[in-house]
Amino acid sequence: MMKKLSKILLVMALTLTVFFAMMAVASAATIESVEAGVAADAGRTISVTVEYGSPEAAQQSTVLVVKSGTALATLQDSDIKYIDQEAVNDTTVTYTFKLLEADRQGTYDVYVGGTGVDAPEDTSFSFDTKKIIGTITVLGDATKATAVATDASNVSVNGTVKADGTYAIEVGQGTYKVVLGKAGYLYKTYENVAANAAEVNLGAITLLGGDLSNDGAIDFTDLQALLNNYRGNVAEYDMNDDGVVDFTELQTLLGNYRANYAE
Ligand SMILES: [Ca+2]
Ligand SMILES: [Ca+2]
Repeated sequence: MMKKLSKILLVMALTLTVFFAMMAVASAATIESVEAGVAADAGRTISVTVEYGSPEAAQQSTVLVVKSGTALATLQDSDIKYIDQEAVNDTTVTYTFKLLEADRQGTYDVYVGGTGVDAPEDTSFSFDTKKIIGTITVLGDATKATAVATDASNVSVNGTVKADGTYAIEVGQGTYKVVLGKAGYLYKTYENVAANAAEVNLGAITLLGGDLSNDGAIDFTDLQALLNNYRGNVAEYDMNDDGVVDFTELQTLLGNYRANYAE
């Protein structure tokens, strides 16, 4: 709680610095240019590069990132997607950061100002979202299934699965491991999925029910777990989501015993 409060106070202080700086003009460092771009990794790393005409170490440069169209005059704490400050001791100052997963879409405005910095400048950047899509078939509620894309640096993006089993994962351009799953089912993995088009379709897949232990195999451990909970109400084992672990699950598990997905 204290930690969160102090973070909020810090953000407020930095925000005030921005506005103060935008009004104050002393012996100033001039901003020659501001450029912002989004990298193609799953984390969608953002770089803001500011070129200064007359850098001075005593001067502080502040960068503020908000969703495009946000009015600065009525700025709220929650509007601030990123804020940071650096000493202007070189002609080039680069800020590198990532936005929260949920914010990695659309267009953002970038404002750069600072203490002793002449006229503030702004620019913007946009996420070029790609979609990994496909269809999952399961016995029960498909919306309980998961579709997750993970990049080489282990950053994961959760997709959404609709009631009809269609799923979509919005990612940046890059290469991903895609894992489809649902509690009680053997997860399906697609390695090296290249998201390099607006939509990449992985096609339809029927998930194999029976991996209750979620260890990538449908075997005796799972059978034992099912029998131990027969006629019980263990949500993770209830493949058809009807509130009971019974013959449907047993039949499915035995039908898929030692099964794997065809490559
Ligand atoms: Ca298992
Ligand atoms: Ca059931």
